[in-house]
Amino acid sequence: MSKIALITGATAGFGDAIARRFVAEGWRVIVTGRRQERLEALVRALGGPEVACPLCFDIRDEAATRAALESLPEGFAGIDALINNAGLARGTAPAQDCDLDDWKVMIDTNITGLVTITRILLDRLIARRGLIVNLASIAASWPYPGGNVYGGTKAFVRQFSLGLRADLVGKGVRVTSIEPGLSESEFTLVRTGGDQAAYDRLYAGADPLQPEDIAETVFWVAALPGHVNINAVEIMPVSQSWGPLNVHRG
Ligand code: 8X3
Repeated sequence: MSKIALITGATAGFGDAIARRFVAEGWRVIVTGRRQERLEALVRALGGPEVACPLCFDIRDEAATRAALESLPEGFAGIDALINNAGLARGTAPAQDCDLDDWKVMIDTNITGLVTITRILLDRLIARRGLIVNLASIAASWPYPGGNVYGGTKAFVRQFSLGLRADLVGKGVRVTSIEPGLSESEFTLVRTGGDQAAYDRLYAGADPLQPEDIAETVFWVAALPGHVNINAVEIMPVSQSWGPLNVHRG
């Protein structure tokens, strides 16, 4: 029987590409997100209900997450890989100009939602000697202006991943933090509140990472032999690098 991956936030960007890559490699997938029509279209594109199962819920809602997972058909109940991709950024303003509600949405999604589904599925993953891949960001390690709470949530995701490794030693469960840099996806439209001009400016001439690059990396991690754990992968486009540290002179 083929292995099963549950991919959160699969209605666009990285999640969509990861689902397509895993199915192309013979896995079956559970694809989750908030947009039912997109999930259904994705399931059709992936080859139908034999290979893909849609689960529509808001990852910030624990009761909805539990109910959705309990509703999984028997054929999709044994999960070998949890790909925690759902996450978002809201805004690029300095902290002192940010909307507190935007911060809470990022914390609720990137941290609370991620740990909730991980905790709910942990026993099943241990039983299958499975894999957890968490989508963090280069912002976990490299602070930049306007990154504030977004970077903080991704630092949590990276450190939570490493902590899981520490706790799960001896259980045969692999855990990886994937930390992408500049990537072209709907993520940026969400971050800028739908500002297409800002989206175009960000990517102009930059040759950013594409969702398929991240899918390739996630699948590489999954396909390695069971005794090999990739702890973390930081990945940038060649065009992206570090700037000098900032010194303000009064
Ligand atoms: C977002 C990537 O480069 O904007 O996770 O921090 S970057």
